[in-house]
Amino acid sequence: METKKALITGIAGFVGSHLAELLLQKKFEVYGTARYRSKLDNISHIQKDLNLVSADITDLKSMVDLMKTVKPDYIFHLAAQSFVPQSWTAPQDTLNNNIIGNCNVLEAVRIAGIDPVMQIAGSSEEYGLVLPNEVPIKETNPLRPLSPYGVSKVAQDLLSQQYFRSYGMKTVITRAFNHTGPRRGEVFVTSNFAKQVAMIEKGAQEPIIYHGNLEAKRDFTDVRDTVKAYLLAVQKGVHGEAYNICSGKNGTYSVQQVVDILLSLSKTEIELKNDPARMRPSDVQILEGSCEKFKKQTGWQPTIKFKKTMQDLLDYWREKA
Ligand code: A2R
Repeated sequence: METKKALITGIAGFVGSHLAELLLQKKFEVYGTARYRSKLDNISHIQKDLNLVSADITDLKSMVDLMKTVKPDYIFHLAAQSFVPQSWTAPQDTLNNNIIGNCNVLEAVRIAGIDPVMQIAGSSEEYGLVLPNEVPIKETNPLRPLSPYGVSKVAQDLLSQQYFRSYGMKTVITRAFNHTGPRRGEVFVTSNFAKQVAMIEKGAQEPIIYHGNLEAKRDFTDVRDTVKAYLLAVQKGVHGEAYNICSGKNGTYSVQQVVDILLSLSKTEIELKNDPARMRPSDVQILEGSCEKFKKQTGWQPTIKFKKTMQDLLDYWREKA
């Protein structure tokens, strides 16, 4: 069988590194973009098996050169400004990077005259304000984003659907709810707490965990299940469609529960303290998704239990902190 070429934009990011591992296991020829300053720690263990290309998604020439050189069968478009709070600090940068970056990827594919299947990384943040009677959230729910990041992901989502309708481009949009696991950036809540626990265990931090909103509920999936969904999306997803990727009711935990699980995995006595700096200007109270559409189409099921995810994340920080 001919080896398929897969291109991951943002391969050195949290999700990109896990997806690269999966695609190598599945015997794809794996290409990925990195910028000259990108930290490559997440992929250092597999770097020799990857084909890294220097490229910036905000630059059309860079994207056209990339597509003409690699000619991928599959594209996983992950590169983005991925941190919601940063989108309030620098909204223009987030909108430019995510929306224009996505446009450049689509245009570059068109200009290069190739016909890959493309997974576009949307987000549950597109739903934003969700009313109590709208849970679990289906793909048909109104999109009422509550952050510039959410708006940027709505634009990526709609643009990718439009390129399917206008040009027949094979886009599949994934709206992933929270996903976490080893290598999650420390600015994200699960990883931030896990790192704090690991630092406290080492005596490198006073035995206090600083937190923001503990009430918010999120639907968590292990990143290793999420990347399996992304592969199924390009193999079995319907082009031009958007799919929720989530665990639903069984995977929905409050931030308080996340902290409790982490504390139960440590023998050290730890106190909790509120830090107002960690509260967002507007926050989504509950994000619990329905993944029925994607499960029906592809047969995907999340397999890793949340406690195992948190254990692995904590062990990652115990090694690294
Ligand atoms: O910032 P860098 O150089 O380390 O690279 C990041 C890359 N990236 C870009 N690559 C090329 N041109 C750009 N203008 C550009 N902007 C960002 O995207 C990094 O390697 C990657 C993002 O990785 P993370 O921040 O770890 O995001 P994560 O969690 O892997 O999220 C993947 C996707 C994103 O579209 C999120 O918005 C979505 O899933 O949730």
